Amino acid sequence: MSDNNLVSPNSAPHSDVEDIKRRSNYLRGSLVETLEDRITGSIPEDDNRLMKFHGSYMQDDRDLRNERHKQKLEPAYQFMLRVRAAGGVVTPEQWLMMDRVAQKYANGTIRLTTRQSFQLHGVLKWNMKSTIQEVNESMLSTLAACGDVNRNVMCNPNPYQSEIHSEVYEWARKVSSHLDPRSRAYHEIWLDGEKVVDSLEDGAEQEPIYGPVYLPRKFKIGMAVPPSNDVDVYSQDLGFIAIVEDGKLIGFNVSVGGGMGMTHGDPLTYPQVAKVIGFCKPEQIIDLAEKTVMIQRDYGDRAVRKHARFKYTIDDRGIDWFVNELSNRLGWKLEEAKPFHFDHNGDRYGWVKGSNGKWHFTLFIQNGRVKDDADYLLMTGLREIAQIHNGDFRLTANQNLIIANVSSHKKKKIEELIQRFGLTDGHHYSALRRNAMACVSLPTCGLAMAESERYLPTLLDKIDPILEENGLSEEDIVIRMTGCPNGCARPMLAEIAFIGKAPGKYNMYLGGGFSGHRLNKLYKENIGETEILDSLRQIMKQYAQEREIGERFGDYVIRAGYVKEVLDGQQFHA
Ligand code: SRM
Ligand code: SF4
Repeated sequence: MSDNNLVSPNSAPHSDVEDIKRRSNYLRGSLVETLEDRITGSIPEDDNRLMKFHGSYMQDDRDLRNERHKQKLEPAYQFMLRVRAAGGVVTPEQWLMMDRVAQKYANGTIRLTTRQSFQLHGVLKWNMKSTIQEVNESMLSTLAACGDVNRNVMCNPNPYQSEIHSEVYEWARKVSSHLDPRSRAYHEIWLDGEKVVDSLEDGAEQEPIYGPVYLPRKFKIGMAVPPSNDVDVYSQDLGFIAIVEDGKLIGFNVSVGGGMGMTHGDPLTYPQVAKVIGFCKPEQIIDLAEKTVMIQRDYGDRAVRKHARFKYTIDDRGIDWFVNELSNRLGWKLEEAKPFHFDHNGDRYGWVKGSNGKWHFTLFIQNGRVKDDADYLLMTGLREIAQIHNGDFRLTANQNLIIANVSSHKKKKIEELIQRFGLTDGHHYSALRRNAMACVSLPTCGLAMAESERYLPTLLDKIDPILEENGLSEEDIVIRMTGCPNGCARPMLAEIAFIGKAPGKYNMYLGGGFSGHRLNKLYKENIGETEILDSLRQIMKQYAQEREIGERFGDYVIRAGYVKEVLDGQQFHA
């Protein structure tokens, strides 16, 4: 650990991004001018850094990159826009708005993300303002969907335990809005809000939680309702685990220091599972979230962005240091953590009746991509449902969608539409596919090293017969793929994971915990499809023959000696 990690941000060396933030006058930069520049479809790098705080990344279509380069054209610049909704809950009107803007301004698809947000791809610079305005008119926002701030607050979306869920969800919304940036830049730039002349120099505009340079890195919060760990609470910088006694929410266990991202070949970077540090009452969580964010603001590494996540702040200084610092800032201490139990981190598909008497249908959405194909009109089907639905929609942390709070008299009509469009709860797929996630990756993600969303379904087509041969088609096994080691589909927590290394090549990991509690471990490096299938053929056969009753695949591969158990991220590369 370098000394730089232990000094306050004001005296430590800064990365270039810190300087960009500091100069930006609370996220304004020169965005107004560069968005108006009609000569190029791009914006300069400094503004692109700031654009993230406004919920967008500049990208180019990587499928077209070489051809455009040959033709001496500038890359096909376009923008990804992320729209966040705490806990992934949106109204039918908001769904219809997303559908409309996707057709009008983006590539005609909607991407449901692993953090219960929406993403649009392919928005051109000239259309960004209209898109963001329409999103805001429907009371959703792109502010802080990306950038060095608190991101979309995740929350278990399954309303079957209706009262507990809605209470936890309300807390998620409160935490989320409390941690929103307060800068008026977003309103000025996108919504033609009145220009606030106050600048950094006169200090009249303040970010009371973040300050003028915001956080050293992104920050993530998730709220789980046991027994479901669908939000993968151990992957979050800050997690809240609902504790229910006698049918009442009595508070939350608090977990800190999780995160997935790493760099291939750099052992100083690693995924980490969060540690549970205690229990607090519901009304204490806003204060606790605020103080935790401020500790990371003050002690996170601002020199090396790869080392700037909260997990490193905690691992470098120790969990006791953090708990002590937190208690000092709060002026109160956490109680001892309460017992809880997770039994899965996936979604429960199909119809379920909630304790409020309303119905909820969890729809399987392959890798979160909502679009119309010739033989599957998913987007049209959901549009027709949204037009008659008077409950809500819930984006799950597994990239699926719940048509939620359907009244008994609407259920028949919605069921008819589900049937007419053949919308699936995934029952005719293998359990492996129902438990699969893949990140976006190519062609839009600038960091992708290999395919993911476009490839995992094909790979699963080839794994399915292996499962069938071994009688494992209905065995729930969590499989995840990403195009690079940033971990956007939280692959390091999966029982089987493929992390992109180069085109067509993946590192294969095994041994994550079925309920998202344990990291996996590298099994084979830089392998292609043939070797992936050969490996799985052998392991699945043995698993089918040798597993003990109820033994999960991730537990089996450790017992059988394929990989070592990883109990702490610092052993991930060991
Ligand atoms: Fe992610 C960067 C997509 C969830 C860790 N992520 C990116 C970017 C923006 C690429 C970039 O920086 O240029 C990707 C955009 C691709 C595209 O074309 O759309 C991207 N991340 C996604 C989404 C859409 C994946 C998905 O398939 O759903 C998820 C959007 C979440 C949201 O709605 O807010 C997404 N990203 C995650 C998660 C999972 C989570 O948060 O639960 C992680 C791992 C958890 C964590 O943060 O530790 C994750 N994304 C990263 C990282 C690595 C961060 C790190 O600590 O090193 C990057 C790269 C970075 O930040 O430098 C990244
Ligand atoms: Fe892109 Fe890598 Fe995230 Fe996949 S994991 S979306 S390839 S940054």
